[in-house]
Amino acid sequence: MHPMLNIAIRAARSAGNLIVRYVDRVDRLNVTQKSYNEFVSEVDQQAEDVIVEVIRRAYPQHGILGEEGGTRQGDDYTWVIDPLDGTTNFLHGFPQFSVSIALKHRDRLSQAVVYDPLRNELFTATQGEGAQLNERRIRVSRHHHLRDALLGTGFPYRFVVDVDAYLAIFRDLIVSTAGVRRPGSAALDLAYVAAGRLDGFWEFGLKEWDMAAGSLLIQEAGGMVGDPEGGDRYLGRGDIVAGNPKIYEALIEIIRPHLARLTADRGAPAG
Ligand code: 2AM
Ligand code: CA
Repeated sequence: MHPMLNIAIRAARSAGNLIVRYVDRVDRLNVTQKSYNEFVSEVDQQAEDVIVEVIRRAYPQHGILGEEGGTRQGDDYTWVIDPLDGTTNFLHGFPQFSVSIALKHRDRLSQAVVYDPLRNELFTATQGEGAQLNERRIRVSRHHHLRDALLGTGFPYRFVVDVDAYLAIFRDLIVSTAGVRRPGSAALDLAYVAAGRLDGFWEFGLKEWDMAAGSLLIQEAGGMVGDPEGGDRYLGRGDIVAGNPKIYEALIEIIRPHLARLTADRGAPAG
């Protein structure tokens, strides 16, 4: 195993263990609101601290981009960290959340870990070497038609202007697929696409740390990841479409007619 993946796994497991220790005590946590509809707890912060500590001990020269503010410049390597993806679920005791850690070398994703501490499921990938779940090789699904596809998605939560475009796409997809799920941890949803549990996924308005690890998992499992235009700018834009190759193409086709509306001004926060 690549030594940098090893460090990512150690960091993700440490954070996962910490998160699990708090699941029965969520009512007693200190929760603050970062911005409209965005909550963060002391667990998110502590989990990020644990991850950063493990990484810095091994690679003090690397850069860090963490959801909870642990950003620091470094050399050509940057760790992209979501210490607790699915915070809203976690705070409600809804058992679906994950730890997501990716490593970028310049602009290229090189290592990925998504860890579900409740099920003890560890999804890993190294660029060019495939993707695994608990050390077993995973592949994207073979469902080729939308009518057989189970999709994952996330609802828009930040920008009111996204909601109508999103709902138009949602409408088209619920009538043409086997089902749509909204689990609430984008990183874990992407890992499920890599493992073939979901055939595709789409969400708009995400952050780099929600997508980085999951997107490498999918690519290494034989799937496709892109922005809604079918380009590769999803990490910067925050809008992501993913799936096995056939379902990815089908999703892009469905979303295309709605693009103009989707890219309308996003200046206005919801609420
Ligand atoms: P987070 O829990 O790390 O914030 C689900 O739609 C995705 O959006 C999750 O990956 C979640 O990551 C992110 N997200 C951020 N803020 C959210 C919010 N207020 N409600 C739902 N999801 C949110
Ligand atoms: Ca997140």
